[in-house]
Amino acid sequence: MFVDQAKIELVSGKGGDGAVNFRREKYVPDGGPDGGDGGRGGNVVAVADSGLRTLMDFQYKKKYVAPAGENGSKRRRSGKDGADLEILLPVGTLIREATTGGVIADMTEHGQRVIIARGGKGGRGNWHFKTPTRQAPTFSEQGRSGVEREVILELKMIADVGLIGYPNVGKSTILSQVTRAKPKIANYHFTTLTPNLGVASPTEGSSFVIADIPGLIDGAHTGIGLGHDFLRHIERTGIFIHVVDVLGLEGRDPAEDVEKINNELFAYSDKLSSRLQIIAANKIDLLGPDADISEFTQKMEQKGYKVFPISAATSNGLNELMLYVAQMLDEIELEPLYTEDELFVEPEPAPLEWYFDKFEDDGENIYVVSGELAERIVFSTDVENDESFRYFQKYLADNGVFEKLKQMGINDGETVQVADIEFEYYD
Ligand SMILES: Nc1nc2c(ncn2[C@@H]2O[C@H](COP(=O)(O)OP(=O)(O)OP(=O)(O)O)[C@@H](O)[C@H]2O)c(=O)[nH]1
Ligand SMILES: [Mg+2]
Repeated sequence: MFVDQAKIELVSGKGGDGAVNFRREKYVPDGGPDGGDGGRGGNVVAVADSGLRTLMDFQYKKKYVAPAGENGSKRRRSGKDGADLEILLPVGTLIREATTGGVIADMTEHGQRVIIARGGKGGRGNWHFKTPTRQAPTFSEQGRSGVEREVILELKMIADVGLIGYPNVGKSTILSQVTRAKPKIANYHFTTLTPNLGVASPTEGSSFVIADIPGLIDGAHTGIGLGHDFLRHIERTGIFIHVVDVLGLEGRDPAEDVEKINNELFAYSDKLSSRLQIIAANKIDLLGPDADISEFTQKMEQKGYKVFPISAATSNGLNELMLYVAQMLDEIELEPLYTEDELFVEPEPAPLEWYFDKFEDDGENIYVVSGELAERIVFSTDVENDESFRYFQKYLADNGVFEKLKQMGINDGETVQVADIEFEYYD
């Protein structure tokens, strides 16, 4: 089964809890606090793997939770970080945030790794809370919870060249002749139900990937037929080989075919309208001795298309076509798949948050403010210097820290500890 879309939920691991412990050694009567820190929770990491072809696995399993970090233990021993949870994805998978649709990452290369959800921070053990006035803190921090992210996976295959056209015009036959791929070929519509890839190498040293997608029909962009579901797989291709049955064996006019298919492509996405198209006028082996395709050829050339008369059945003309494609691939520059502002939603939201905890120690409340922001302001504060300390207080006020402490029920005279700085609260 070929599955190219999925919506899954990723949850990074919870941080381990900090430990509460006191040193107990034979000849040390009153050992100090030595509870270690909890380890960080496991990250959820997307990994591109060229061995995978579909997103089928995600049909069944929708929720992925990374392991928690280990709790801290005695003797200041830190808990182990949670292991990364790797989500293996086929190369070409786009990861979008489900809520905004923004692109988080485009997994275009085998082995590429992107952290999608960062594990929660481990809690600090009780030895961090020892101060001159509090020799034996009986509390520690809990680990922070992990992050939950709902993401949409969208596989857009990586190919240089896309074969497009009506059903039954010979697209799969071309693929089977110029690559080692063995797509199903038959004389009816929609023989090809899912995309096929093959590698062509018309000259030594040149090679490119060709994608064959199900045939397109009128109204494809509104969901008629199969083609529309698969257009995403030619979004990355720089060149389209537009295949027509030049004899009009099924009663259609090949020039009209080209126009109709192009209308479908452009209705699907504007971006496809600027792609280079090369016309493969197929099935010329069936042309009678007096047949003349110059009218078709001229029409196409007037529109700026180069036309290659070919027979996929006999291989006639295929080599010239492939050499031209190789040459053009060298010359064209491909537009990016997504716009600048669509790219990138932060792959790993930076935890620039304030964390608040309320602990009870010896019947007394202690309010602990922590996190990256708390550490930064404390780092730049000199508590011995009045001006510096006033700046520190103002910074906390401006950032809503006191407001939050009030909500937590702080009373005058109770202790606040911001990272390493401790002071008494007065409204
Ligand atoms: N005589 C002749 N028959 C061809 C040629 N190319 C393809 N055919 C036949 O046309 C029919 C359709 O070929 P496919 O390659 O399956 O066509 P397709 O475009 O992939 O069709 P869908 O997958 O249904 O979209 C088959 O019976 C092929 O053998 C050709 O150059 N000459
Ligand atoms: Mg086919």
